[in-house]
Amino acid sequence: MKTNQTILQSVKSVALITAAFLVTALPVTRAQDQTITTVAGSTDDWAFFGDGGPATEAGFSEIVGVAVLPDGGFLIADAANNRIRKVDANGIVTTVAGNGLGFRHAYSGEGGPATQAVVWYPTGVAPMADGGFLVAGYGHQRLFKVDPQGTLTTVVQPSYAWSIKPLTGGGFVVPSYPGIYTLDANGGNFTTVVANHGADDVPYGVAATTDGGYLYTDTYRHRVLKAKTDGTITVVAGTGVEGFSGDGGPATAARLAYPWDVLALPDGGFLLSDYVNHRIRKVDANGIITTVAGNGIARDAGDGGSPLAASIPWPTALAATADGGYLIGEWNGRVRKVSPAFIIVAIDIKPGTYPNSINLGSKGTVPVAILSSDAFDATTIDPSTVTLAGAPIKVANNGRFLASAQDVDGDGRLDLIVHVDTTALALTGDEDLAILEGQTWAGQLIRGTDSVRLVP
Ligand SMILES: [Ca+2]
Ligand SMILES: [Ca+2]
Repeated sequence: MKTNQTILQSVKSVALITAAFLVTALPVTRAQDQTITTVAGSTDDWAFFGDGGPATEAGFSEIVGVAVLPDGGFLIADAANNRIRKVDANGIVTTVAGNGLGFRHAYSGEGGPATQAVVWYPTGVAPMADGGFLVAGYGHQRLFKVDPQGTLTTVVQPSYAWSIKPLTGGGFVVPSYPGIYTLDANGGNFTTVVANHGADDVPYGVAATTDGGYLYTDTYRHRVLKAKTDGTITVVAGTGVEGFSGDGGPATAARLAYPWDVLALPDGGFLLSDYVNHRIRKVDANGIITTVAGNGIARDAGDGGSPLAASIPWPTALAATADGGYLIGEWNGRVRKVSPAFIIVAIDIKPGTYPNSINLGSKGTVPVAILSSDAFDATTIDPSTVTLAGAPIKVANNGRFLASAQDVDGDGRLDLIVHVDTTALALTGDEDLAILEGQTWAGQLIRGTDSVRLVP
């Protein structure tokens, strides 16, 4: 765990970056700032029930694939139920492919409604831009496409494809045997990108990296491999011996136990689901491994708290969420979500001016702009929750908070300007930074910092 000193230092660095470039809504990924919740599944006993109701009250059976939808919902490869389930943005679950039949049933349903087709043991799922989705049907060795109208067709019959992951910029990557393949954005053009991945079995997890390579799990040899663009394959995590060790050191010297999936991170590192260790581990851009979720105990516990203190039994699939967090599929039938406790927003104390001089004795107000970005709409903030260095927003004589929506930085997005009561600022004179905190109407915590200069 970082000390308060280093956490403050990180916050400062973020503030400096945002001040310099006006980059907004940087996701926070430090594990101690995160919380874990259950977003699907209600029982450890494999089951099928709950369609039409809340996903958190539904039953699932061997969740081995998850994929995030653009509207905040997600898809689940509910493998042993022989179905793809969808959880919408309101948390309601339905079946969108598979009639429940699988083992010992021949494939049928081509060209008809996906919910009436036999989709034996689907292990991977990925949304398409048109509202449809792709499915890795492991049982029948088929990749399916389900169009926005719900019609299922086979796009290719590879040899045992387990997962389908989206590629940045469109298209999909599919680990199969003997290599790794891509599909275009329409699910066509099945193309070899790694001729021979060298893993002991079909990789369960795959992720494209920003340098053009592919990370994938060699689950039964307890390793994560990387195929580089020059054709070489290297080990990037795991000694090859099953176990749990190595946190804080090089990932290649660490023991893993059946690593299942990998998720590339924007900072050049990656997450891996360490299946039999009941943990999510992170390998940073320098190759150092740490545990970021899971206490090693194989039962569901710890929702609402830090993911490090939570129990995450048999973690399988990983998928990034738009808020900088991620989903974890669990073999025993739940989906957990790790969320940043707060999102970082860019603020500008005394908009457009610098330094941000404040006279604590002025008995006035200080204007602060909370800036909107592609990822964050500042006008969704509840003004009653906002504080700057502990000081609330001034309330006018008519009882309304002094807050208004204006495009302060001229980027075409409305920002929120708030006026903070100067007399309530908890600044003693030693600070060179003020922290703004608040919540959106939907309850998302926000935090931003800007420099201050106290003047007499
Ligand atoms: Ca300023
Ligand atoms: Ca703006």
